[in-house]
Amino acid sequence: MPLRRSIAVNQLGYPAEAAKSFVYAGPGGEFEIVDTSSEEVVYRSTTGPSHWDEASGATVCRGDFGDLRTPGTYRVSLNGQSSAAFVIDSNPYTDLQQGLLKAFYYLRCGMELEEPFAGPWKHHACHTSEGIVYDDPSLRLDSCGGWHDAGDYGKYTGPGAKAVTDLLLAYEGNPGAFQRSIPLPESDDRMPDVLHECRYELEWLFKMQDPRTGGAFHKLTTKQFPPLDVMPEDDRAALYFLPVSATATACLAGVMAFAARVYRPFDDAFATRCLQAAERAWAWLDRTPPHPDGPGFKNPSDVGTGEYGDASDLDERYWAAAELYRTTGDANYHEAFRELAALPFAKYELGWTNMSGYGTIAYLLGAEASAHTDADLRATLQQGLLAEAERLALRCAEDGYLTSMRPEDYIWGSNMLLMNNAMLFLIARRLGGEERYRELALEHIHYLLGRNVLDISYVSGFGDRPVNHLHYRPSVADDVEAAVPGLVSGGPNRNLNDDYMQEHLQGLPPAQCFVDHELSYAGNEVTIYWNSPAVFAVSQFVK
Ligand code: G3I
Ligand code: 9MR
Ligand code: ZN
Repeated sequence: MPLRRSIAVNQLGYPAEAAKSFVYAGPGGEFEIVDTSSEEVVYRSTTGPSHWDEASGATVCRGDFGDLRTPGTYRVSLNGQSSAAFVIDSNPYTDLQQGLLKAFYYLRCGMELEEPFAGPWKHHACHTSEGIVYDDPSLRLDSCGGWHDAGDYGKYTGPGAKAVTDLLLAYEGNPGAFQRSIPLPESDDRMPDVLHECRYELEWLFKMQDPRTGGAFHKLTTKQFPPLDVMPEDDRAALYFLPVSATATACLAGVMAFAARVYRPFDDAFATRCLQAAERAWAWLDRTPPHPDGPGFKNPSDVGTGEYGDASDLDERYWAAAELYRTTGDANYHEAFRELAALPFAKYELGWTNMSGYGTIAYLLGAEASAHTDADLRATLQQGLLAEAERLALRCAEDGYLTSMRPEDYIWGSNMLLMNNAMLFLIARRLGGEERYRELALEHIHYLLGRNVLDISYVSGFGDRPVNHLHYRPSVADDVEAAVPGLVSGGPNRNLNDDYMQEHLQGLPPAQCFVDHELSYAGNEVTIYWNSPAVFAVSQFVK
């Protein structure tokens, strides 16, 4: 990998019509933009004022070159230094979007990844055995399919629901961006690949619904994480369906109700199955009291895989009610949603711990088509969403790298926060917010693709200095030098939650708490729900 440079750019490039800038960690001055094919200087200007940026721990300034719109490949030159080469293009992110989506194919469990689709990252079918129901080991159920969660091979209901939902929202928000085929084994000319890919996970999510009760098993994993150098097909420890949780059940209801709507025009029978699963999950919730303050799911003492504990299930229920209402128009779901909406929890979050934002989005987008929404509630939620976007926008104006990330936001999976915020800007724009929110979302994409203090692209295989030593078991175990491409790394984590970070990153500013090393699971792992908001954000900029 080339050495880190002080001039940070989006290493892929910039849309021709958009604002464009680089960030320089240093005192600034006159800069030039050089056309790399002719070595001619095509643009000259001066950077703006320098200021101290707390999150990145650097004095930074910005160089704007938005007026340069001629398609081509360029680099910035400043104080005798050069940036990575990047393009200016009318549609620069088509490959990136395809790659981020293809990552989900690579994360598939339970089928062989064949060479024509997987190339050098092919591998045999994995985790095909039945799972043991943890609280009734005499019961064994089909557990096959879905996506691995992350660098580990566990499969977790709530995180799976977030990932599918982001992808479905991405498709719904800009279907035109999903017309190109990846291709996938299921590709046809009837249904876009993004829906084939989501269906792979949804078919598995059906299996997470406890046939006895309609509740959703929290997760399906081995008791402990396998060693780091194990290919998925060699991970043969017994698989367990861990007990049902309310958060998982509500997530299953929410994502299935959403899917029923999206798939209806393509596959009526599948859409009906989705809706039935959602309604059955809701019936379980209806007869189970909510837990606003815990305990939520806890790993049994002999289980050490991801816990995804979540004290409150109110936000997941709120989301489920909104989706069921939007899909069915049934007044009972509306009433349930209104009751939950009156409770004092955040309503605009998009993480696996708080899924409320999806409920708000479903209600507001659904209101466009429904005559029966509560006008006051709708107005309150819309204003709240726009106020949230405005709060994030104010932070962007203060951040040296133009993102909404505060120093305290650089925690485990910080790139999810980054992309979630981009997503929130784009949804706010769609729901009546200002056009500049779209521009601010794009600044977040620039950060992800290299315009950050580490001059690193957090998407494997994309950009001049991409992450390549992910905490991702297949890429540690296979003998392919290049990591599986299109995976979003967790990103800087000021809490240094793993030994490798503890040893190597002490005392660094938040946005520098990252190392591209396979042992750093608290910084450089990957997950489906870090990729999915990136698919959302990027796809809204693809023509
Ligand atoms: O919610 C608090 C917030 O209030 C506080 O300000 C902040 C400051 O530290 O922390 C927040 O909690 C964080 C929590 O995630 C919720 O986002 C914790 O610090 C952080 O340590 C915790 O990390 C989670 C990690 O598991 C450990 O539990 C990650 O979000 C989550 O993505 C990760 O998930 C793992 C799975 O368990 C197993 N599979 C891989 C996956 C990715 O690493
Ligand atoms: O590899 C595991 C990773 O997928 C998880 O996200 C992470 C946090 O739960 O844990 C990793 O496993 C590590 C374990 O927690 C501690 N010992 C080292 C393991 C990594 O090899
Ligand atoms: Zn598997």
